[in-house]
Amino acid sequence: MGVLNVTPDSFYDGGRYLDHDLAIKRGMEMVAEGADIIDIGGESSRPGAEGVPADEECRRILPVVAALAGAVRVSVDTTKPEVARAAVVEGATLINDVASSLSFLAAELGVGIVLMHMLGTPQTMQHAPHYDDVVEEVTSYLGDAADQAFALGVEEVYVDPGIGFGKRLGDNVALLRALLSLVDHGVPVMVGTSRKSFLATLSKERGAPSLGPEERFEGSLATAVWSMANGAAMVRVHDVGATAMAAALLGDSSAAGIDETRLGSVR
Ligand code: HH2
Repeated sequence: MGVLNVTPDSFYDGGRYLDHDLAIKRGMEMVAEGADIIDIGGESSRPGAEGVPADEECRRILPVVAALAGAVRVSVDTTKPEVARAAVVEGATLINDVASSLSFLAAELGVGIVLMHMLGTPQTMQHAPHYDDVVEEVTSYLGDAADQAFALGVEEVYVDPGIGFGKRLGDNVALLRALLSLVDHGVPVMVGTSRKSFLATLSKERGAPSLGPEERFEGSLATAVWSMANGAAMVRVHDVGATAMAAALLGDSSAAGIDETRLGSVR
């Protein structure tokens, strides 16, 4: 899944694709690089981000959704039902729901949904987040959300541990390390680590300088590969070309003669 933010303030690509033509061009570029889905967002969910009214979010994304939906599967990254509905009318077939509150709408519209775990809201989520057992709490939250979605009649559901959404460095790392246990629940898992600040915190804790979003490529690719090797069905990334190549290598591991049982022991 390639990330396309039509916003002025997203933490990595903010301001680059506010112009609709540039956004469409970037979407097509990611398709050429190997993206299966383009995730289009018109409101940043970075910590402390200001909310955007629905009409402005629609103005930002709908022409881009309509243009790209003819060429690739489009997902809409929103928490607002009116925005998700309008995007589906324009051709989106997946709702990327970081607040896990739109299953009713996915059921009504007959589209898929990504259900993500977040502690609080983007405005509050990094104010001293705390878990007794982050893996257990996130896993059971996502299990309940997926059960609810299936009960409402949604046929295609992904769950996402919400890396960086109300989590400290240790929480993010614990969730990535335990990914297989989430995967084992049987609902396809999506992971988004791309360019996120925990990669900078990690390198700083190890004595290296803190890295800006531009300097987080290696960590993004490493964590995407880790996620795919640990069973993630989908990764949400800005760097599509490199990640698609890694996905192809992992996907072809049996064809390449790599012993799957040894891959298991590496896990
Ligand atoms: N992360 C971001 C946004 N949406 N959706 C899912 N399902 N999982 C994620 O990890 C996720 C997400 C944040 O990244 P980005 O879109 O690049 O930035 P911003 O929220 O600042 O627009």
